[in-house]
Amino acid sequence: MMNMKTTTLFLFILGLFTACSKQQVQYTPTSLDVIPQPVEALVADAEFSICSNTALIADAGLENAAHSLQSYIEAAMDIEMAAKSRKSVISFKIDETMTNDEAYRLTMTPKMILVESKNDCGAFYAVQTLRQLLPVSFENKTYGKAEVQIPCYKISDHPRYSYRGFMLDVSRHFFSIGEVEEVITKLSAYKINKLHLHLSDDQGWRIEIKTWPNLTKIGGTSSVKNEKGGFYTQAEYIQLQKFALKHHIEIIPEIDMPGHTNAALASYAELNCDDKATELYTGTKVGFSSLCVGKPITNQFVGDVIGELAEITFGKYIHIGGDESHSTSDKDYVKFIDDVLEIVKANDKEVIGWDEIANAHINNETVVQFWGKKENAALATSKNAKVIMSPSDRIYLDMKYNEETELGLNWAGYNSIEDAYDWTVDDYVEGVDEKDIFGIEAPLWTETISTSEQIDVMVFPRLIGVAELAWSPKGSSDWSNYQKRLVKHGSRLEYKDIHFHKSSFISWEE
Ligand code: TNX
Repeated sequence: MMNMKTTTLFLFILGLFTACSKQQVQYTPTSLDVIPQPVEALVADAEFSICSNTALIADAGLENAAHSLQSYIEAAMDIEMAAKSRKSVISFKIDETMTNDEAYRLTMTPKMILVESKNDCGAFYAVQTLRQLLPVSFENKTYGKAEVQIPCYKISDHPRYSYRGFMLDVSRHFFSIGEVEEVITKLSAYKINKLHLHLSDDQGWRIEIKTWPNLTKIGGTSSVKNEKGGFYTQAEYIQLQKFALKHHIEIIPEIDMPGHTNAALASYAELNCDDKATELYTGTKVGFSSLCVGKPITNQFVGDVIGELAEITFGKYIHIGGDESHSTSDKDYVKFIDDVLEIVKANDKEVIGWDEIANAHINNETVVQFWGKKENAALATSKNAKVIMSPSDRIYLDMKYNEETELGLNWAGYNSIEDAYDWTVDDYVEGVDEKDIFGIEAPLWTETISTSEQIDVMVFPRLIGVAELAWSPKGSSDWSNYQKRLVKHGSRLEYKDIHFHKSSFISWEE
C-alpha cells in the first residue's frame, strides 16, 4: 500500500514524465495551405490549444507583432488572454543570430508556440502565417468558442526577394487616406512590403508641395471624368507612412516626369515651353504632355518637388516615373532623366524609374521597373542596375481577367489568375537573371477604378499569387498546387470581406 506521501510523489513523477514525453514532439514534413507558401514546414501528431489560460509574452521590441496576434485572438474568441501560464504560452523571442530581418521561426509544442525572429518585422510575418493556421471565422471575429486547437507545426521562413510590391495609381482617381489604409492592411497579410503610390499624372497631382501650392490647388482637383479628385497634405502623407510602417510596408512615392505631367502644366503656365497653362485633363490618353526640358524653371521645379518629397519620405527610394514620354525628344529625355538622377542623389535618396530610364546614364544604384520593353530591362542590367519585375502581360492588375470582366483595360491582353501566377520570374526577360532581380511589383492603374470594392476585385486574388512568387523559394511555384490552396483560401477572403474576383475557372470551396 502506498501512503499519501508516496502517492503524491508517484503522481508527481508520473506528471513530470508525461509532461516531458509530450515535449518530445516528433515532426515530419508537411505542406501547408498558407499563402505565400513558407520555406519549410513540419508537423507533429500533437496540438496546441488556445484558451483564456493561454499567456502571451514578448521580448522588448516584439510588442507590436505580439499585440496584433493577441487582439486577433481575443476579438475572435471573445476572451482575455492570461499574463502568465506554465502550461500554455505563446512566446515571442528575439533571435539575434538570424541574418534576415524578415525571417521567422515558429516552433509549436502542446505547451508552447515559440515565435523567433530578429525583430518585429519577422515576428509580424510569423503572425500573418499563424493567422492562416487558425479558423477562417477568426477573420471576422465570429469564431465565438472559448478554445481552439492548432496542430503543432514547425515552420522556418524567409523571403526570396526583399522587394515585394503593389502599386496604386491615386492620380487617375484619388483614394483617401482611409481607403489606402484599408489596402495596406489587406496587402500586409500576404507579406507584401512595398506600396508604390503613383502620386502625379496628367489627370491629377496628389501630394502637397508647399513651394508650388497650385499643384494641389489646381492640379489636385481633377481626375478621370472628374469623378474623384483630391490630394494628401504632407502631414497626412507622414501619418499614412506611419500606418504603413506598423504593417512593415514602406511607401514609395512616384512623381512621374517628364511626361504624364499635364496636372502640373495646368497648374503653372511657366512650366510650359510657350508659357501658357494647359487645360486640366480628365480623359485617359497617354503620351501627350511633357515638362519643358532645358528651361531653367523646370529644373528648379523638379528640385523643389524632389526636395520636399525627400524631406517627408521615410524610405530611401523615390520613383521618378519616366514612362511613355512620347512628347519629349530622345535627346531631351536622356538629358532630363540624367538631371533628375543627380537631383535625387543630392537629396540622399535612390532612384526607381520605369524601364525607359535605362536609356539615360543610370548605374548600379538605380532600380529599373520593367513593365513593357524587354530590351530596356536588358539594357538596365547591362548597366548593372537592378530590376523590379512588373510585366504588364502578367501582373498588370488593371488588365481585365478575361473578355467578360467589366472593369479594366486590355491593351496588354487579359491577365487571368493563372497568368499572374504561372510565370518564371528569373526566366522572363533574356538578360535579367535572378542576381539582377530586386523584386516583383504588381501595379493597379486606375483609369477605370474609383472605389475600394473595385480595387478589391482587380487586386484579389491575383496579387496573392504575385505575393507568393515574391516570397516563396525559387523553383517552388506550382500552379496546380497553388490553385488547390487558393480554392481553400477563397473562404478566408470572404470572411475578410474582400470583394475578390470569383473566377468561374476555379471551383471555389463553399
Ligand atoms: C501604361 S505602364 C502606363 C500608365 C497607364 C497604364 C494603363 C506605365 C508605366 N504607364 O500610364 O495607366 O498603361 O494600363
